[in-house]
Amino acid sequence: MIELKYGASRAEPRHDAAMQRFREHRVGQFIHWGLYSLPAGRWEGKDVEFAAEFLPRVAKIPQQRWEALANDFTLADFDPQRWADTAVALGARYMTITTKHHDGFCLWPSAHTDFHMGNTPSGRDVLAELIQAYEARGIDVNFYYSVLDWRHPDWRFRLENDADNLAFARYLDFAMKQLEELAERYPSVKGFWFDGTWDESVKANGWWTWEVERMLKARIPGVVVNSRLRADDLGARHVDSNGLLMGDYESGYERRLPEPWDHSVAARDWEACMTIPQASWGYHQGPWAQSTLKHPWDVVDMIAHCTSLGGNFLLNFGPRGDGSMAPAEVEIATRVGEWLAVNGEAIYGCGFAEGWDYPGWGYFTRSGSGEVFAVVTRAPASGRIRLRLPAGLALADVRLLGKGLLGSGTYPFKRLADSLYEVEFGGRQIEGAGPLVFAVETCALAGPVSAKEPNPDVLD
Ligand code: LM5
Repeated sequence: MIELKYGASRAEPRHDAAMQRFREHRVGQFIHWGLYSLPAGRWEGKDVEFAAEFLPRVAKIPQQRWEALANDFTLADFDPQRWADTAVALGARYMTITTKHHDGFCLWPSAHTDFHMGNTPSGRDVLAELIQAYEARGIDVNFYYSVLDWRHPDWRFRLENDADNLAFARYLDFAMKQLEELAERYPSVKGFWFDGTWDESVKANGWWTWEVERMLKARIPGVVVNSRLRADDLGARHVDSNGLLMGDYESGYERRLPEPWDHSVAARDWEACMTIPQASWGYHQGPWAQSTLKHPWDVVDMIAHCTSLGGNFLLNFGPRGDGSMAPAEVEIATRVGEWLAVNGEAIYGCGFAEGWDYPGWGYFTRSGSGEVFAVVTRAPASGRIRLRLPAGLALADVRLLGKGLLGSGTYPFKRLADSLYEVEFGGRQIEGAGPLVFAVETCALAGPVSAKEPNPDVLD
């Protein structure tokens, strides 16, 4: 054990009510909205084939011209209710919004800079409006905050001399003040999602990341903070030099998911975030992004994948510069949400199903009360799947959630060997219904007969 002042604050996951609530959400809505939403990946008539929020860097846009976009951020079509409607349609239980991205533009009227939404034509307090709209629908709101800041004169990527050290100390003070301000102005915020913490300058100031976590937790009881904020005394990120997770959940899965058979992931709380287009977080209008939008069933697959390993899935939306949601994203949210409305029993409040190996045709999840679900995201053309149960168990019942080709309710299965069964689901699923989900009920293989009679369709 290395002695650390700024390492992990605990060895085990949090078990308080606020953390339990976050853990059970499973599906969240990420929102990237800022000045980059206006050009939306196009500058001077040319599509820039890179993440839209990186446009000022990639297209080397002069600072003044970027800042002038604030005059066009009129919010002509911004209605927080419609954003919240989209979250409800998706079945999201929480939302995480960019309060400040790498370009330094702030969505709230910060006293510590002039570069904020309060100085745009509408002057609206969009964070307050969004919190009100989302919380009225029972959806928690979290704040994304980029520590990296391309605009602030005191930001440094590296600290090479005393002048850098002094400047960066001023920067950290500025960022701390902004975070204090966010906590004070919006005390119902449920969590913070930090980004842009990978540079040497931040890694050399692990104490500050520890101090931010402490400050937020002192001001907002129960607040949940991601691991990406944190660096320890030695500059180790996410996980400290003793191998313990810093912050409350692991947030390193960006546009990628853990391997579905890597059960070690389930030992920690974690969240993966994902774009709808292949690789842009801010709205990108060009075909480079719009021709790569994910299929709703691909999103469902990822949600089940994350749930099966005890993680949350944060699906990103890039509203447009006028404040409207992109229709294609609303459509995807709606399709995914329709599936969740039928099959959410296998997702919300569910997690890793100990003893159930990754089956290849999809995922197993388990509810808080111990019910096991088989989410069939890659249904075999044979119309059959094999269920390998944990040793010592027999199959008692297989019940389809919603409606499949063979109707709803109990499905036929046959025993192939001890704890190995085959379930007949009738071939490709009903058009438009998406992945099938079975609630799988088991009983002890030998010994006393279980409370439930074995399924009469067992053909052994
Ligand atoms: C690196 C290269 C191209 C795009 C993104 C990245 C690394 N990711 C980020 O800088 C930010 N994290 C995402 C959650 C999103 O905010 C992205 O801009």
